[in-house]
Amino acid sequence: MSMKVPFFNHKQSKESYQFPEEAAPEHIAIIMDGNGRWAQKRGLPRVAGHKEGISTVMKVVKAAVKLNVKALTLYTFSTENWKRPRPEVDFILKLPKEFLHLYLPELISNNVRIGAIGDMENLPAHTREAVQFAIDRTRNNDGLRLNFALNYGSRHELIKAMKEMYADINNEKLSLEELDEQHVSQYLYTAGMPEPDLLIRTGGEKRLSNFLLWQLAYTEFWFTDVLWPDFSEKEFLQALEEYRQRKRRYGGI
Ligand code: V0D
Repeated sequence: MSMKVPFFNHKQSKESYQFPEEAAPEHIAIIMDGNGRWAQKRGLPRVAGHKEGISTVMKVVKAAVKLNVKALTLYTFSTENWKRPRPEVDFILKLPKEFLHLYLPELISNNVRIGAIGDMENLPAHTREAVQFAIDRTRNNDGLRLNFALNYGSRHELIKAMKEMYADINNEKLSLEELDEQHVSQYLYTAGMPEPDLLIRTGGEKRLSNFLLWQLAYTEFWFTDVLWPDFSEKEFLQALEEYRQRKRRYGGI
């Protein structure tokens, strides 16, 4: 968080001192839930909701670019999603290609940089290749950082980190004595990224569902019953406004 005014200005009286306007959240994470239910409510197959959900992703990306958000991390496919019926899984795994076919040029013209977190190796080659192409193509962009969590599960990420830390301790790249929070963070998929300031979950559930357990330790949570395909800039702005008010409340103590 950057202060726009000096922290202590002795020329200013205590009474007239104003806190600097709180910055918008720099990093927002979103659990985009409610796609299947959105479709079922309309008598459509669940996959129609997932497909509808990709246009909402683009709407939110454009809103985030406009509002100068620095990073957006979207939970698109969890390690638990493999338990769904095979045809649904196959359909979902084609969505990155479909999304990028529709929107990659627009993302590029908006200076968006695409990234991915999760166990990419166990995704089908066509999914991995589509995402890798987009990562490579946007590597030099320095606008919004758009991270897709693909085949992501937080406990899996933590076990992977523990194994790597154990190996590095064994070959003396890391000492047990110096191991601290910063070190642990460096072994996660999100290494080098700031932690999310705000988590949004659509679709009515109020759970983390194995998303970013370590990284969300200090994050503000905002939930809505709105299903992801119905989520719009209106709700996005509502979440940001509530975030701003919460920050102002405890910033004022
Ligand atoms: C389904 C609603 C975009 C939530 C949105 C493979 C679930 C639509 C992507 C995407 C999914 C991923 C990587 C990338 C570009 C786009 C996506 C999946 C599901 C899981 F580089 N939407 N989307 N990926 N859904």
